[in-house]
Amino acid sequence: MKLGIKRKEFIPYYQAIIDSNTGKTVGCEVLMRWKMADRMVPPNQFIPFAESSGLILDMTKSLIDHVVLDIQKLCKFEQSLFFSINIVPEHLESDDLYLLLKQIMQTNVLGHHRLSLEITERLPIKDLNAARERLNKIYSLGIDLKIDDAGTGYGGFSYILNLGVSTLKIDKMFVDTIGNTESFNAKTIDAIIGFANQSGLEMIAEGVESQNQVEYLAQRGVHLIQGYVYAKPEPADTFFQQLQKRQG
Ligand code: G
Ligand code: G
Ligand code: MN
Repeated sequence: MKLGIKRKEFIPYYQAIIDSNTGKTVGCEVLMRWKMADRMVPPNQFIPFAESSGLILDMTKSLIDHVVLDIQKLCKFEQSLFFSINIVPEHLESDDLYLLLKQIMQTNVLGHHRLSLEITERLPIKDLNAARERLNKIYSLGIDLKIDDAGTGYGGFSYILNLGVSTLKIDKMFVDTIGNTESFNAKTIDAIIGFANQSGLEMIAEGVESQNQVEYLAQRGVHLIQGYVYAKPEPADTFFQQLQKRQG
């Protein structure tokens, strides 16, 4: 895997996030792929090891560099988009990520687009106070934080509020149960949406696959949709081409 990092084999795919009110793309999630000679390795085959070994730190850095170049080269889009990068708690244990982001913001290479971060609830944050201090520095750059896999992990309501996140990403696990009234998760999704609304958090629903789900979510005020119903994760050239077309 170290060799793969050196050879720059970890590349970004992009999945559009679309406002169901307007059909317009508001941003995207950046999803890492390992490009080997003959195939694309999906993240579930390397992210767990990357995270547990600490290699994820270097991988995220080169991913961000790659995204910045893609935006400069390929993104001719007039509206401002956010590019959401996945981070892990370890990214908040040193100043490296902050310094990288600061440099990017200072050189103004993104034009009117912006970076955003998402942190998973799957992994615990050891020192919440220290993490919050780092985050405040990152927020001061104009970069916000979204909570990923919301409802599945270590989170909890006070945890989410303490981190100062802007957005809850509602996990596919809950979206999947829409329409199934027997399911426990069907009640959970309504509770998550209620909490987010009460707390003034934005929401993005993940893994949305049907128009039914889009409508259920819209009725509850969730308009930002990430899922196959609109778009799959795509390589840079396809993603940036599709952007123009989706605007119609
Ligand atoms: O497309 P999907 O198979 O892309 O992603 C599977 C999982 O891998 C998701 O849980 C996603 O959060 C994670 N993942 C994808 N890209 C990255 C990344 O750049 N960093 C981290 N830490 N996780 C990622
Ligand atoms: O970071 P996170 O765990 O949220 O990563 C999102 C994951 O969900 C990625 O693996 C992505 O490829 C996947 N995904 C996104 N939209 C859909 C969808 O509509 N259906 C399914 N099955 N997977 C999706
Ligand atoms: Mn994510």
